[in-house]
Amino acid sequence: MNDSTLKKLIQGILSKERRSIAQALSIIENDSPEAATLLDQIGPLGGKSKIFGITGPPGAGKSTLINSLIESFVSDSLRVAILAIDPSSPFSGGAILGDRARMYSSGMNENIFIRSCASRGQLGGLSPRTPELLYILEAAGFDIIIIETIGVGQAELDIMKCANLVTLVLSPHAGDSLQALKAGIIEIADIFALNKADLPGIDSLEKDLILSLSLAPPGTPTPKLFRITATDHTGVSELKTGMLKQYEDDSNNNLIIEKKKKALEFQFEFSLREELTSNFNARPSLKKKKANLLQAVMERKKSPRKAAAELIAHFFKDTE
Ligand SMILES: Nc1nc2c(ncn2[C@@H]2O[C@H](COP(=O)(O)OP(=O)(O)O)[C@@H](O)[C@H]2O)c(=O)[nH]1
Ligand SMILES: [Mg+2]
Repeated sequence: MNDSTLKKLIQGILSKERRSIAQALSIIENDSPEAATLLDQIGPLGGKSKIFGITGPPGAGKSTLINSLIESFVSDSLRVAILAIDPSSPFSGGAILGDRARMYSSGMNENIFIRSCASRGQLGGLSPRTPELLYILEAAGFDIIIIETIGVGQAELDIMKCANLVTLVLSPHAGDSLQALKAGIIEIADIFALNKADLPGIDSLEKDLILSLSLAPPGTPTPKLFRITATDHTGVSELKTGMLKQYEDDSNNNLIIEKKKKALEFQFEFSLREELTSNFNARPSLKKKKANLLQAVMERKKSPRKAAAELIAHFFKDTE
């Protein structure tokens, strides 16, 4: 891609053209050569979107809720982007809500943009591309960006570090208990959405949750709880108001600015590790050295720590 094509693409993103936004996201996902320049040039345009993370166990009703939230946000004349980080999500999978979501995303409504992607990179950790997709969506000036992830793996939890406000969706369906949740997920939630309030188990779910929240260290802010039935929109409008109110309060306390800075710090540290690893793996001379050191470790001639330190020292000497 030459300079003028890239310039046009950026212009397209600025003009909120769906096709340009989609193309930019693909450039990132495919890690095309122009990705770094693109990110660099659009950076100053971003930083203004409200980024809402929605997480929770599979089947809790996240996609159903998001669908309901989309309608509500759009009727407030807000532009909304959804990054569904779960390829099995109905948004992409063509299940229950797929048709409706596709209708929105295919241009029936210019204010809705839906993209789904995988959360995991080759090594199973967070895909380095995911935060960068968010970076593009911010530059495209969406008022609201919703990230949907299942709250079961570390990679899925990590991406929530890029959100400004996290809503944890729980529901009382069989086999689901608070104990089964990924450690740390309760702690990152700002708001709890207790979904499927039409089902009998909702009272005991709420009781369990209140009990486990009461075990938090003193001084921890008490997150708000909302009972909702996402399938018929009951309580969703109150939840939405609660999310916006919390965002506003956090903005007034400078918390949002801090969170946005933290998110960028996280992305920077993350990219740094990625950059180091790929740089490292791209050097044949290091491969041989690594194999030799591994051999020494296996024969217990060197400790794993010493071997790692030697290899890293070698890497940096090589780099100078
Ligand atoms: N009874 C009931 N079922 C719901 C509710 N919300 C979602 N569901 C159902 O729960 C299932 C999983 O919903 P989905 O949104 O795909 O969950 P996700 O995996 O968290 O995204 C679907 O069959 C939904 O129709 C609700 O409020 N009440
Ligand atoms: Mg889903």
